[in-house]
Amino acid sequence: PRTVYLKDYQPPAYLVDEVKLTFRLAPETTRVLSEIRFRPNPDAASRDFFLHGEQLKLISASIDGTPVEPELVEGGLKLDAPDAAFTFAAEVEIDPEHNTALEGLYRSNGMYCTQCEAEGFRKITFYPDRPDVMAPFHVRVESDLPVLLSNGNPGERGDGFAEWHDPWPKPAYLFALVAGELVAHSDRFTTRSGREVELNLWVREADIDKCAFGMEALKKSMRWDEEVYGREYDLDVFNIVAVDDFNMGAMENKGLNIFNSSAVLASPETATDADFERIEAIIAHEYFHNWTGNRITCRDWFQLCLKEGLTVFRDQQFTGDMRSHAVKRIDDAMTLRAMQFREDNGPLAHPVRPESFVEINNFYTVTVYEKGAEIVGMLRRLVGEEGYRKALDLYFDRHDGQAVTIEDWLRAFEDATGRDLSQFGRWYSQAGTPRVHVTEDWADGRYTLTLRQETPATPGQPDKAPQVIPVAVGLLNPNGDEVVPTTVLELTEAEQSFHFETLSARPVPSLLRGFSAPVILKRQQSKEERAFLLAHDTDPFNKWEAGRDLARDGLMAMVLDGAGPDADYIDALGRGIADEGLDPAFRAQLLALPGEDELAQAIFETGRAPDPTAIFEAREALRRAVAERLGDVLGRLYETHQIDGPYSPEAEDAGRRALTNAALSLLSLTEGGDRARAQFRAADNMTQQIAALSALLSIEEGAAELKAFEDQWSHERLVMNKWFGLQVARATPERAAATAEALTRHSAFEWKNPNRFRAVFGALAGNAAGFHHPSGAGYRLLADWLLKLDPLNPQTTARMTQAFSTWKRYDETRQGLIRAELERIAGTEGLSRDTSEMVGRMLA
Ligand code: BAL
Ligand code: ZN
Repeated sequence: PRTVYLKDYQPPAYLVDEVKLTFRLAPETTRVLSEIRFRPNPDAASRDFFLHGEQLKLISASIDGTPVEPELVEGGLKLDAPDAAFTFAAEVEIDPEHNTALEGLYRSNGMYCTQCEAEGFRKITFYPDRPDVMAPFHVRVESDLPVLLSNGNPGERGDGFAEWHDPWPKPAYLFALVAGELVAHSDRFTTRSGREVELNLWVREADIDKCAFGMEALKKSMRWDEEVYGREYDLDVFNIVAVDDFNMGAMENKGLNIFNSSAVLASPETATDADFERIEAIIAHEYFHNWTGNRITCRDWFQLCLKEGLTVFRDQQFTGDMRSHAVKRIDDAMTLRAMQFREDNGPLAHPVRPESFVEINNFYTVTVYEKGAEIVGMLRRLVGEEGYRKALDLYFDRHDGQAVTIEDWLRAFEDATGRDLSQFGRWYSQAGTPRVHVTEDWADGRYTLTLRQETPATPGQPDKAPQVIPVAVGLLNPNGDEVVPTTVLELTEAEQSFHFETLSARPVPSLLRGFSAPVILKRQQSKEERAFLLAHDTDPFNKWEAGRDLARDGLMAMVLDGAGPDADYIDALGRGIADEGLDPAFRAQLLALPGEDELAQAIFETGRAPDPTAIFEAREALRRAVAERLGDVLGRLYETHQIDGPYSPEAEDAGRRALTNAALSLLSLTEGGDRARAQFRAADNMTQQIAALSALLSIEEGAAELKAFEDQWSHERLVMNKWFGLQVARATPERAAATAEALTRHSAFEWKNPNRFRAVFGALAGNAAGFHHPSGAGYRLLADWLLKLDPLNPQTTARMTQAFSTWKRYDETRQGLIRAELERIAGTEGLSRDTSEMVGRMLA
């Protein structure tokens, strides 16, 4: 397979002024008629006319009405084209029914839908399928199905057809079409300049009761983008469609967002608080793309972080505004560390703006998205809130309607703020997580912090240059009072010292407040100092972080030195969770122990091979010790934070449930399952029901409830995904692979549905001790199923190979077992380009 390089970028030979498409829908023989108005690109070096096209049957083609016979080549067609404007027309036939890859036009439960990002449009018709070719689209859909949708504003509609016009020039990856028997949950929104927008959430009839929350989230997002970024919606209608078979979470097609049903449908009975929060964030994310991604798009796919990093940052800000900034920051940091640091530390590490790829679908990663968002957050911190707003205003003014690059993005900041960002730009080009080593000095009232940065080698990048790292710092005096409020130190050199004068006592530093940069701090810190920060830090992130550090240190000592649970940590935790001045959601976060994967990486970094079984056992032992020592306070929290009255997914109630359910999970370890069984029986919402079931399964008491849950929810696909996943997630290490295997034989295991496949195998990969059980059964089972899925759905398969990415951390036996599976996958004939690239990188 061909590798594509950023350095080889060439402007398109021809630009497109207008696209007209007609779809005659039929399950196996859809006809697509196109008329595309081309003109030579004055900025292009070549006049080679090439259109992308894959899996298309060409019926006919013409130029300005004269039939032509294009040369069909790998990946598309070639033609001798005029050196002046002309219309290329074509008719092709495609087969949505057998499109199991879920890219291009496909069928899901009898409805037609599309997914074109990144390169799916070329499976619909011949076209310059690259983001720097933008054009207005006219679309006519012909079908007997009642609902026929495409991008933009509705046009003429009649018996068996509907027309749509999207006036905003867009790249083909934002094209969308939906046709099906759908019903709408509708509403309206008036933009601040008075545009009346019709809002529709299209679903199957059975799901109409799960739309209200998504619609409210959409309206909040529209208002928020006006208020915070000054961005208004720009069409007369905004449609969202829920689809069951979907590779990703959702897609920001212009005026016609298509959502994985799991990312939009919610009712109190079927969705958890976490689902509600995720749905609110994804609705916002896709909506925010209308400006950051659609009106201003990427020049090429190497610039993916330009739209994704910025849009994730925007959805994080939105969630913070809707809920709690402190809680959201902790959640985001946990995700970043669990997933992006893991990626950055392994064979799949790549820069936020990669320099090459074989299959772009493999680069929709936590690095591009979440680290991309961290970079935007650092920029904002460095230039300040006002500078950020000025820079964004300039970016929108300057680049509206264009396909641009990271250089353009940074230039907007430089021009708006006068700041030189050339060194900062390294965040986009250097892979790897910087380590910041901290040393301190105290003499004559002067406190000195010395920070030294180093970034480990990553694939293809042995040496790293210093980056610009904003380190937010506050200082506390020994009484716990803040003597220096949060100050941002800019670390730009390999090593730098920062002085704080005229202090009356040696301070306790609170470093990297708010997780001000995606780095790993390396600092010797006593247990006492950590407990002090947990008690006194005014920065909520670092208050939480101090507890987390204590927990991690204690767990490491248990795993590596055979120590017992640390009573001092448990007592400090007890004081934290009992503090009624703290938000319940924050106290629930305090109760969450570091994950098994995080501990495995921490142990690996000490030069030892982590033992997943020992890590699992240490965590269980610590949980039990917490439950024993803090039983009274946990019981009290459980009782006093119950909610009377009807369920609301709002943050305050969700926080109380998070706290009581964290308490329940611990209490069950010492009390047994009665409390959880009672909660299960009484639950009128999914959050309470599934938390109770989870607590029961953790103590191997939930068989009856598991069956009751299945009986109650067998008709709800999204709820059944939870049922499948939870059993694997809560299985003991010995039983995890066997549980997953048994579930693959369940009649409801629809393995071609990405959500269902991920429910089982994502849970298996996430059950660290189970997946890494020394028998190798988890590895074998996953590899078997990835090989089965790959011919049908390469994108989901390739993504799930990441379960193996940490393989070099482990002992020789496990490494040998994983290598054998990776080699078995790599050696399989006909393996997709997607999966082949991923396993190739992991084996390199
Ligand atoms: N653009 C792909 C889905 C998303 O990031 O919104
Ligand atoms: Zn996005």
